[in-house]
Amino acid sequence: MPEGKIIKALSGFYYVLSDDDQVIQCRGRGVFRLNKVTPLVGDEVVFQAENESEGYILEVKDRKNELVRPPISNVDQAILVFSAVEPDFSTSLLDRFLVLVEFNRIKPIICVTKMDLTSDDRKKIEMYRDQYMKAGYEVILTSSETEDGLEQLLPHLKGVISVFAGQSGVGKSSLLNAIRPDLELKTNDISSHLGRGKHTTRHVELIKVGEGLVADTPGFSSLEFTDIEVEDLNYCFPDIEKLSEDCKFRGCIHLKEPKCAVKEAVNNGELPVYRYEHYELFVQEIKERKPRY
Ligand SMILES: Nc1nc2c(ncn2[C@@H]2O[C@H](COP(=O)(O)OP(=O)(O)O)[C@@H](O)[C@H]2O)c(=O)[nH]1
Ligand SMILES: [Mg+2]
Ligand SMILES: [Zn+2]
Repeated sequence: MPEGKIIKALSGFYYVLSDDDQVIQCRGRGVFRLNKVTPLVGDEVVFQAENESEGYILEVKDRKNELVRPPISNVDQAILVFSAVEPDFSTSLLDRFLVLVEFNRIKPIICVTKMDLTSDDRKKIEMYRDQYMKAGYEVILTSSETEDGLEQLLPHLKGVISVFAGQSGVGKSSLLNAIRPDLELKTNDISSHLGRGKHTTRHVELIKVGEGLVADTPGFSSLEFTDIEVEDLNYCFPDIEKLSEDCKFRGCIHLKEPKCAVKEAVNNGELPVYRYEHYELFVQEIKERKPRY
């Protein structure tokens, strides 16, 4: 039986990109009945088809992960888009995105846009780049205006499903347009946010960008830590997790414990103060979170 990936779901049809690069319109009838799963964009499926408009999904393979908003599965990678200026680069927002992405076992790539608009502040951005790279992250400085950095980003898209995430106005659409001009995505699109009424059906679609697939709607629309526990934060900060191997106490959460390697690293300048402050802030936020019923 042929296999493929759902790249769009609309009006009861699933559009499956087959392994031999054709798009087949499928129904999901059999799947609903057999294993009670609702197919999602991103799902790896086994299907059967008479022709390219009459297929049936027979099986949905196990998912690696599943995002709720946008509804998409098997996301490999999140391109975290942050502008250097307009709006200014924010480490607290970046750390928040990083935690959400790490928690979902998705690989983050930090992409700083609008580098063409920097002057003296370029040094500061380069310092952040070096610090995040030291923490273990991939950081790419780009400009959609001059197309700088795009050639560094492209190889990362190859063969994987990516979502672009980041505040509105940072340049996500511009970046995608710069890579694939025929997309003609609307930029500076403030109205799209307001126009997103309750009754508008929003569907996600995976589009080919470079040699990979990218979700056409930004990922991680909610930045709340609803399911994350304090203990999870350690692995959501890989730099802190690495340091914590040398904490005296197992299960140290790096707040009041003595002989804490993380606090020592802050004191001797090895771990940026802001990383630790954001960690502390997120612990606080999780502790104060209202229980959900
Ligand atoms: N100078 C400059 N402006 C940019 C760049 N990227 C985006 N912009 C501008 O920033 C605004 C918001 O960009 P947009 O792509 O719509 O951001 P989105 O909301 O994240 O999709 C638009 O006016 C763009 O022209 C860039 O690299 N350089
Ligand atoms: Mg946009
Ligand atoms: Zn510790």
